[in-house]
Amino acid sequence: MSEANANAELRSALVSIVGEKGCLFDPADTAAYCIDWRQLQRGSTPAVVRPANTEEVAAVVRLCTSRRIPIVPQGGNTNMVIGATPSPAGNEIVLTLSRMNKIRHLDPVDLTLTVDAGATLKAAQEAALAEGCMVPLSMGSEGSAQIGGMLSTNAGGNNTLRFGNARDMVLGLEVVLPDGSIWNGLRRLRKDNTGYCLRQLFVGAEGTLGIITAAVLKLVPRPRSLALAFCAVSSTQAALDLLVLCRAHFHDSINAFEYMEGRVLELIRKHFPELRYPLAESAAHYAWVELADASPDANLRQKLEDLLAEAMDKGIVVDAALAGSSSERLAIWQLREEVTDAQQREGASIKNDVTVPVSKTPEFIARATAECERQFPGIRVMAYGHLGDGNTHFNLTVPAGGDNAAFKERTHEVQAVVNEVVRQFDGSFSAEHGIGALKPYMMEKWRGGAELDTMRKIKQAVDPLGIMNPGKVLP
Ligand code: 2HG
Ligand code: ZN
Repeated sequence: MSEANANAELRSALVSIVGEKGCLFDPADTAAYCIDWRQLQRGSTPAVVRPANTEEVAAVVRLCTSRRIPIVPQGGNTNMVIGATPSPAGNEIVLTLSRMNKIRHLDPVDLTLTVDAGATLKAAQEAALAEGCMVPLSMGSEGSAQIGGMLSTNAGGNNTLRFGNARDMVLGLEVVLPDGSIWNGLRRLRKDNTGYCLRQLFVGAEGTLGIITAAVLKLVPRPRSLALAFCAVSSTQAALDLLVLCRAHFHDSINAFEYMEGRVLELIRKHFPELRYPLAESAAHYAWVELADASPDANLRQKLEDLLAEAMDKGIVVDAALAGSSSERLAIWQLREEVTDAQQREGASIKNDVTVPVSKTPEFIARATAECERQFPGIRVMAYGHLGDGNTHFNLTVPAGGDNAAFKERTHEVQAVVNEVVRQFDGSFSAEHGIGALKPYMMEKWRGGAELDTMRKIKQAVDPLGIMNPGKVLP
C-alpha cells in the first residue's frame, strides 16, 4: 500500500472509532500538539486523536497495536522535559484526553475524588472546594495541567512537604494497557494490600506503560485558616534555619516553604513590572512560608508574626510581609509563580530539576554555582525551588547579550557539571519534572545497573511492542 493510501486508511479507521470531531489531521490543527511548552522539540504526527471515553481510548490503542503505530499520550502539554511531544519522524499519533474531563464522583466522608484524566488540576481543585475539601496539590500550571499528565509525571509542586507528591494522593486508577485492555482499579480504599501495587507503576511512568484514563485522588479538609509570609532572609542557610524553626513551632501546618535567590526575583520584577513587591528593599535571598489549618480559630497569622519576630532577633530574617487578605496572598504567590515565564522571556535557559537531602541544599547551591561560574564564564545561575523538599530548580540562563542557540548547544555539558555536584550529595538529577525525551541519556550513567535493568524488564513485559510513548524515560 502506498504511504498516501495507508494514511487515508488510518484516518478512516480512527474516525470510525472516535468520530470526525475526535480527530485532527490537518497540520495547521495538529501543530500545537507537536511542540512542547519550552519549544525545544518540534515533532510531527499523522493524527491527533481525542477520544470521548475510556472505551474509545482502548479501541484506538487496539488499532495502533495491531498496526504497530506508536502513541504519544498528552495532557495539558505543560511538561518541561519533552515528555508528551511526538518525534519529528512523523509516525507517532498523539492521543489527548482533553475531552475526557468529567468529575465522576466526590465523597466528602471518604475524602475521595474520582475524576477523568483529562480534567485540569484546577477543575479538580474547584470541585473539591465546593464540597469543603481540597486536592492538596498546587503548581503554577494548574489551570492547564491535567490529572492524567500530573499523575504520569508524579508532579510535585508547592505543597509536597506537607502532603507528598502526586503519587501520594492516588488511591485508584483506571488505565488502558498497551494491548488495548482496560484495567479498572478505581478503588477508593485507604488500605489495600493485594500483591504488587500496580497503580504506582503507572504513576511517574510518563505514559510509557499505558494510558491513565481516570483516577481516585485523596482529598483533605479545606483549610479555614491560612497565613502567608514573604521573607527576605540573609542567606540560603538562613532560609533553611527558618524552615527548621517553622517545623519546630508548626510541625505539619506548613503548607509550603519556597526559596528563591534575589537575582531570580529581580528577573521576575524585570519581566513582570506590574507585580507588587511587598518589601521596602530588595534582598539577596527570599522565602515564602505558608501555614494552613482546618480550624477557623487557629490564629496562624499572629503565630507566624511572632515566629518571624524571633527569627529577626536571631538574624535569620531581614524583613517580612504577611498577606493581609486573600488578594494579597495571591499577589505574593504570583511573585513566585511567574518564575518560569520570566526565565523564558529572558532568553535560553538550561534547567536542572534536582534534589539533595534538605540539609545539604545550601551547600549544594554554593558548590554548583561556583562550578558553573568557573567553567562557563558569564553564565547566570538562577536557583530557587521547594526548599522544604530539598528540590532546587538549578536553572542557568544564557550570559547577558549571549547567543541563545550557542548556549543551548552546551546543554549536556552544563548538565554534566551540575549532575556531578548532585552526585556528590547523593541526590537525584530528576526531582519532579520527569525524564521525557530530554533526559533518558542520563539514565545509563546515573541509574544504570540493576535499577535500569529492572525498569527495562518491566517495560518489555507491559509493552512488548514498545508502542507507548517511545523515546521517553528509557535510553
Ligand atoms: C516551579 O517550581 C516549577 O516553578 C517550574 O517546577 C520550574 O521552570 C522551572 O524550572
Ligand atoms: Zn518546581
